[in-house]
Amino acid sequence: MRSVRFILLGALVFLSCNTGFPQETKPYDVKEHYTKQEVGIVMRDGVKLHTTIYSPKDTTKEYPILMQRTPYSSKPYGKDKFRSKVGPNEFLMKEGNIVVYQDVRGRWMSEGVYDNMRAYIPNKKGKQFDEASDTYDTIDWLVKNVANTNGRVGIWGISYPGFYSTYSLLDSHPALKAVSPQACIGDFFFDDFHHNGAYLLSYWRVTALFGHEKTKPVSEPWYKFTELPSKDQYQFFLDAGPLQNLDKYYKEDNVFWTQLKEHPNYDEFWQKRGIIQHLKKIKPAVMVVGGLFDAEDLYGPFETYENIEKKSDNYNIMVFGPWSHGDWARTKKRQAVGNVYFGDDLSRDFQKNVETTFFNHFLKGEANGKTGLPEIQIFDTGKKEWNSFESWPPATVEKKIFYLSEDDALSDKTGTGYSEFTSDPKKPVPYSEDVKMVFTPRKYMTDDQRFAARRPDVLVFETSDLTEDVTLSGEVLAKLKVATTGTDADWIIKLVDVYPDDATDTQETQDHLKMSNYHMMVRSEVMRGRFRNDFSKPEPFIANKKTDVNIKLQDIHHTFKKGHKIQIQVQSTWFPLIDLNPQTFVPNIFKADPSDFTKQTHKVYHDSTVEFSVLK
Ligand code: PG9
Repeated sequence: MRSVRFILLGALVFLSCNTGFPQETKPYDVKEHYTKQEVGIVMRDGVKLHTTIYSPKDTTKEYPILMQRTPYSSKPYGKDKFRSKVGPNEFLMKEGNIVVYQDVRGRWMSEGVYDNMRAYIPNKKGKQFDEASDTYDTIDWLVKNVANTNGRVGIWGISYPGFYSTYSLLDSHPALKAVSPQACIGDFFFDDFHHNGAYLLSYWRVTALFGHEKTKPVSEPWYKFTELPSKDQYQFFLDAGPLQNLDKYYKEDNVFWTQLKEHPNYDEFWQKRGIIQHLKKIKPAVMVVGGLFDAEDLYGPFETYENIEKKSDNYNIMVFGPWSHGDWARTKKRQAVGNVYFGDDLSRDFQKNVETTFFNHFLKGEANGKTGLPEIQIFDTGKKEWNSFESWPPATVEKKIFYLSEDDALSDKTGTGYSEFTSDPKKPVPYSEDVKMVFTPRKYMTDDQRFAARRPDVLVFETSDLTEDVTLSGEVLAKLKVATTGTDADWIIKLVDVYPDDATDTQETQDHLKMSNYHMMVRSEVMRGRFRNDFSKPEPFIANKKTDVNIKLQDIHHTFKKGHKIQIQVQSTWFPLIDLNPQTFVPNIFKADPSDFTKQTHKVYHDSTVEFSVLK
């Protein structure tokens, strides 16, 4: 009997090794390779911050500390509960690092009071604190108290944790050697909740996440999201009417909703919370990472890299891929944003060859800056290939001006007339064809724009079929000459890559679409017209007076290939990505009444221009 069993076992082993059965690679078990500690680190003002420390079980070596500070929880809590993965990526996890997660002040298991994008305090005295001092005090405790550290610390984070990463660079601790702010919030008036003063209504549901204060350390959510009756975001918010009608869902205890309503302009409340202004004389090495189709934080990473580059002489590089918010940290093989496929293994390759190289060089290696990584790595989202440059924008770009000209032409010749459209807040232009209810917007960044192009309240200007590839790299600046019969208006610009008829579908193509003639959104932006001259001082339009409205679109790196067209769309509603502009000037749109919302006729004159940076 025993021999039969032995033969069977042998057969099984043979089969599994030779018939190509997928070798069930056991998933990496953090608990098998790491120990876990949870400590309360006392800040200079006495507040205790909950900090979780994962240390490699192999104590024969020393390791750097890789830390993330987050408002989204360092859970799971409890010494026997482990995260399924630790650190920025699986390569750094598997090679062994001390990985630390901390609940920032006022969030989850940490004590203290939370403050959205807490303002930095230069030259702090005594017990004065901010996120820079909390980071400094945390690092100081860690390097003195955690076993097996090599004394070097790195910080990484995506989005809000990206903001705390950037913050760690201010008055940085001498042990902090490498920081990677990724999709890092720079300023809530230009990232996330607002774009150039327009409120992102598409963020409304997530306001609860940051609106409610908690009174003690908690391991379970102390806030709850409003369950809305509909899954049709466009209809729900259209039926809801003016923003003040949403107050019934958020009471006074939603501090953030109150702050949003009370500060509609770029006043001191928002200004002091912006972190870009403080980015000077930075010492740690920095790698800024962003996604060219990141719907949440595009302003932040570009401004963070560019301001550090201008005002510091530290090691500072930038990586921008064909990613939506946080894609680069995932392990999905096919990289696509919505209907547009960009290639395989783009995130994994970044994690393995760029992110791991960056941290290992400065935390385990020579730390002399010779990483072998380019200054700029950016993906050409038209050609679908990586490019590297020594500067951003590239030194070899030339400005080229196109006019929004007669006969709907995007032309190198100015026009003398104008195009006009009626903008009706009762029938706003949808920002997406998809019917869903989002927490934050994402997919629209590459969505097909044919549905909009075919509306009478969207102006379309386009080139003829390109006779050669045209690569646009860097800033896009729209200089509109407009007029309105009203006294306020939003102006939305969309840069679209019109595919040829023979473009082919991929597995990502939605069923109701064909990639033939696909109108791919490449970049888009809004300017709330009242802020056209000054974000802190809103001004009405004078009805029917030709007026300048300039709109800076976030940087791109996109080749419009031969046979494609470059298209610009102009519209005045973008719903419910952003809230509706009453189109009559009111002091605060968050408090506008239904009667303030009026249908108006807008003109775009044909001497309006869009200025591109063309890569030579
Ligand atoms: N920046 C993103 C965000 C901030 C606040 C609310 C919702 C989203 C993020 O941290 O993902």
